[in-house]
Amino acid sequence: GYDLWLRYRPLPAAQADAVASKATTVVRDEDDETIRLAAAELERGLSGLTGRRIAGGDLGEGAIVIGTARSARIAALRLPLAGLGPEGYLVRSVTVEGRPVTVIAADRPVGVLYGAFRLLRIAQAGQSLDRLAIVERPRLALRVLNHWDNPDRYVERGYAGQSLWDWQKLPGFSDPRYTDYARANASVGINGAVLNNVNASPDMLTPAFLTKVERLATIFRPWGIRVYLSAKFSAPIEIGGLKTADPLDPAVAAWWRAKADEIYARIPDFGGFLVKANSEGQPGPGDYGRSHAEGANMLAAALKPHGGVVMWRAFVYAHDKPEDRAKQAYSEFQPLDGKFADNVIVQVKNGPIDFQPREPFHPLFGAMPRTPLMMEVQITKEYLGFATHLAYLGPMWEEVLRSDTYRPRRGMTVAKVLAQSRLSGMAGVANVGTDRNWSGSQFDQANWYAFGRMAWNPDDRASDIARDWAAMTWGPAVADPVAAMMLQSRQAVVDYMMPLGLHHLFATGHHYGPGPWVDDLARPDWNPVYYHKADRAGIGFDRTRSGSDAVGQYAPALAKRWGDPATVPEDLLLWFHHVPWERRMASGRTLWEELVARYDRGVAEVAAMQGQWAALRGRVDEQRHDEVSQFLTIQRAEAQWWRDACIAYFAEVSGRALPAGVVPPT
Ligand code: GCW
Repeated sequence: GYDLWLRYRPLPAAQADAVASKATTVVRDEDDETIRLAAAELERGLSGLTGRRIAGGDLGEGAIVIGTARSARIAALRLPLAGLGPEGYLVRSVTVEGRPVTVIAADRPVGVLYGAFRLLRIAQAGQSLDRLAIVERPRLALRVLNHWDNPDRYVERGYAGQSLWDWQKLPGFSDPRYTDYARANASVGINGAVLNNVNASPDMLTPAFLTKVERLATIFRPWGIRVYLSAKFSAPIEIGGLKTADPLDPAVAAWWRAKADEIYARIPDFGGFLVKANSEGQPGPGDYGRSHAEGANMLAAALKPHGGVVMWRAFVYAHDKPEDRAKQAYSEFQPLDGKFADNVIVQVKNGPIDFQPREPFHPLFGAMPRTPLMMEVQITKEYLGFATHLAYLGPMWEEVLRSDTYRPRRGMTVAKVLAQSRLSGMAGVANVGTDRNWSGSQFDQANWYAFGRMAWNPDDRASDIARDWAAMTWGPAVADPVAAMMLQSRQAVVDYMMPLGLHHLFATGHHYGPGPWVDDLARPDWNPVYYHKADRAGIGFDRTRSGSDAVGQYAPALAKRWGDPATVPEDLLLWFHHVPWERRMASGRTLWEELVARYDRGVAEVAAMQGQWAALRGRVDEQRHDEVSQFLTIQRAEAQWWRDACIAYFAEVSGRALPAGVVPPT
């Protein structure tokens, strides 16, 4: 599993021959480091796929010619390179000096690298390299992994081993894995990495750590990746010796300016800061009676002369506020629209609670037209069964990205809100660590991959991405059945964990396994009973006008549709409504029967995946096949555990009889 989707194992003979005829040699005339990497990748990939030695050479029939307009050969083709932007590329079948060749060209070297990976993707899928006419540029500018990695290498919500960053051995030792990490990211267009946890240690900003960060930045740079750091808002006190971190105090602003200068002296292309402020106990401008905008703008001013950005998180909620947690981020941020400096981008989670298996899109999307917003998704599966459960997240992100915000008008999807922003981006909480397979499971690699693809093009289809990943990772011959399994997997998790709009039924703290009965935590908003509100009469969170009116934070057309139990999609029913157990559902069943049926369906879906996977035995290598089979066995048992626990609990609360087959937990 270490090779990820860049395995480059030999294709079947006919496909290998076809690829080889279009890839006789790799021609480059620029001596740029990134273009050298692109050439080396093509040689490595095409040699592996064809089983022949494909190397650098002279122009001949079937050559792959790569470069920017600084190459005389590329310039002579008069391609529209300037329109590709700093990261775009084109891949075209053309005739050069009378010979049919393929050209990979871009305005900047990193575009050439992205184009090389694109050509390889086509070859890996066993598709033809004939008559190529691809023009691509990323739709979002910041495509960033957020590592929740601590200086002691513990990864918060990480299920794939320790942090990749071996701080103790840095900067002296450059683990080759750093290069492999950067290469994998580049292959899917990821161009930034926030190296440390948003629950940030101030130590990361000390000179001792900055020399280490500088080393990583140097390794990542030729792959088009910038480093960013999570900044602890109170760092001026903790490592700066100041008495306050008040953003309006001139000494505080001066401290951050000096810190930014120090960082940029080492890392001229440093990306900027990510900040979690006044959330879950983190310090922030609110500690001094200042707004999020005042805090963000002070940091933005320090970064501005160097071209850096502040990614300021909107994930805020406080237990001492009576307001529904789902409403708090909107309440606090929406009034600040237009008040942020122009190098601030507000980072909003995909949904209003917290990376649940299914949430409606966050109401801030579309509601802050004068503020750039980026979307944060969680690649690591804190709430979807860690690394053991197979859940392909592409469909979840697609569902959010395609949601219509109706702001300012119909058709304005979340994807469009993101892409039309003057600073645009998507962040993914990384799922990688020191495990040999990087992600803790073979299939979780697909979520890393899909994140990159969707950040590049938020309109890309989850099904196409799954197919590409499956072809590259397991081989083109099994791509369809593997992708079919993946595509049903996230709905399966929703069904066996929390169907019909239920959310946050998780066991306390670790969030692995069911805990719908938990009602005794000190923070009421961490108790599952806060979210499902099940009682003898019914179940669900009334977020209509008669309840918290969270639905009122959406555009009127949506508020109307979602605010009525007759028109809200059943998948969101219990998110927005408290509904009687006897309510008739579309299926004709009562709500109670439907709930049980969904839990049953979830378990059955996992059993079906086991069957689909068993049918692939012998068609993929045994080692990875076995690992996936064992994980599916765990998932099957735990789907049953979720079903039994939740149904037994809800049966008791509602006073209903247990359906057949439920083993109540002891
Ligand atoms: O989902 C929650 C996690 C916390 C995390 C927080 C956040 C980094 O349980 O571990 O803290 O979200 O996104 O800030």
